[in-house]
Amino acid sequence: RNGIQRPKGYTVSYHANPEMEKMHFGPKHPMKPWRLTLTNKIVLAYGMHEAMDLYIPRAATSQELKDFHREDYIEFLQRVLPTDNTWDQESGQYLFNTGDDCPIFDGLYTYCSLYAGASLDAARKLTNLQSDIAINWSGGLHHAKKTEASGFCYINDIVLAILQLLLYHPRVLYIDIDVHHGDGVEQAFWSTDRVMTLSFHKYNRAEFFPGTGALDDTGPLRNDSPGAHHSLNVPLHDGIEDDQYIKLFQDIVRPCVRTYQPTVIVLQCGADSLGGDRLGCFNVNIKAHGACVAFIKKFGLPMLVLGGGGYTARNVAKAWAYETSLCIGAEVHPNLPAHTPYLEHFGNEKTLFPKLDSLNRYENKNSRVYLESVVMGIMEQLRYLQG
Ligand code: ZLS
Ligand code: CA
Ligand code: ZN
Repeated sequence: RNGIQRPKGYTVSYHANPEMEKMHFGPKHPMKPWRLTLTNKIVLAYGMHEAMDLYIPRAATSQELKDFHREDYIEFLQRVLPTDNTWDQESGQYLFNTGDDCPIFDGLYTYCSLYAGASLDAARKLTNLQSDIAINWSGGLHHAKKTEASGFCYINDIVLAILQLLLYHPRVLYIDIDVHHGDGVEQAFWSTDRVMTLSFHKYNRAEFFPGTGALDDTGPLRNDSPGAHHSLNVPLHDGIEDDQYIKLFQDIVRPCVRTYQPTVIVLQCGADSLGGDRLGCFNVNIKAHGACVAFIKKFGLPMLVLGGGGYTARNVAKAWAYETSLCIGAEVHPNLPAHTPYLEHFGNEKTLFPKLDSLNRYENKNSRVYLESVVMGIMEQLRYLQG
């Protein structure tokens, strides 16, 4: 109907379980699973489903979650109720770092096992060669740790998916364009040289969550550990602009791929790096965010595409729908189809590419010289890998 055709020569799979979209973190919480409904509505309205294999993945089993997470933490998530008192007298803290950022809401365990199940399903479609690009917009929850929740993340679906990929792939490159540092994924693979992690993020140790991810931040590692120089960080200041972001992304990713020679790429597409995000502080537009996805795709490697943050729901949905179109290589009309459900939620902006209005702009604190020094810093670390 919209003239959207299957891509020639490769297969794209789309993994989405509508059950998790109904979940609520609580009235004031910025994380809204409902943004996934909005995303899927746009994807379907354009007819993009014609071009992909669609899967409604099953929930991950507790056994699968324990491939990364500690048993007592999973059992806690399984049995805890919103009415339970989770304050621990002994430590003076909430159990497993639950609390305001990571509340215990109704259906929490279902929510966790569904988004993790979708990432595992997507990873398996890549490893059994049924798919070349696998998409799970409900995943990408990069802060979760082995034994605790963190920053709206409970289960680290990315770590689980990468563990799955490592059964078949010698080297996995993980790239994270969420405005926050991908600390959980970085930490999980600190000690191995089979995963390279690369996160672009706003960095301010004292003021911006999670406070890690400086250029020279490589964890508690000794220089002779196999994982040394395999966690790369691109710390940025407020207000980075489209051209700068795209150039920086390409200037860093290109040498990473050339040096590391990954056999698969995992891309976390957190949409809180967009301008106008409720929590973010960059001036990146949807086209520039998408340019990162398009650039990765050009390497022609198998690719796992995940969501992540993103707190202005209408922009999240537009960005991820646009990025879906890039994955299938379809040209979509910039105006949202007139029959898109919930069109009223998009305000006056019935276009995929709303202009970032001047009220929402952050002053750009990233000088050309600063960004050049970041690229140099990354190149220096890559030199250690060429030996
Ligand atoms: O990367 O900054 C923090 C930690 C605090 C401040 C907030 N309070 C509640 C806890 C202590 C230092 N947390 C961040 C987490 C950001 C996670 C990003 C996830 C991801 O995008 C991947 C999905 C944070 N920023 C903003 C909030 N928390 C926040 C804002 C508003 C609220 C409402 C609900 C809860 C309490 C009031 C909350 C958190
Ligand atoms: Ca990031
Ligand atoms: Zn984020």
